[in-house]
Amino acid sequence: MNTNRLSKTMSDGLNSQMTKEAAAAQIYLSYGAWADSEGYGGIANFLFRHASEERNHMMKFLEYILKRGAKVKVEAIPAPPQDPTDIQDCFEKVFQSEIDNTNAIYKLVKISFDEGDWATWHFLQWFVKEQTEEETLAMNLLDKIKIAGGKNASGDVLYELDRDLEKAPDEASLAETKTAENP
Ligand code: OFO
Repeated sequence: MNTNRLSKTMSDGLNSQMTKEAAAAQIYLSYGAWADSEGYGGIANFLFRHASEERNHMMKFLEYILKRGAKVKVEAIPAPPQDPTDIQDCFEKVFQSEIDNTNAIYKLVKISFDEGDWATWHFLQWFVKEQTEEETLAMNLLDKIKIAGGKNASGDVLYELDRDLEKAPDEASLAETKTAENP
């Protein structure tokens, strides 16, 4: 009896998303190493924490594919892009890579919707929310850098940003999660 509960299109898509999450981890890892070598230990720490988050996402996909009785295909992870040129460029690239990942998740949501695969549709909603959070986080950081002078931000301001990011929460709080009791 066939116990695979995913269509071929769906399992191919989920498998390639699993690799995309691993690629996102590599991007954060390489930008973190770059930031550290430029002297921004706090920003590096923030980026390294995100690298582990992305690996957790990869595992979530792997576990889900297995849970639905389909085959996991572990594939090669593409190399991360070149190092950023400065801190603003670093967070612009982080933001762009989150947008790319969001678009890939949306494609999967569309496939699950078209197939009426509500289990997968439901599974993917966690990622839809996660991507919104990550985009918000990157957007907020870019705003901060812009206010601080963008590419011309002074060393003092970057020093402070570096210190803040060392211990900044990894999650952005979203307006939709606010309640009257917990604004
Ligand atoms: Fe996997 O959360 Fe961003 O990319």
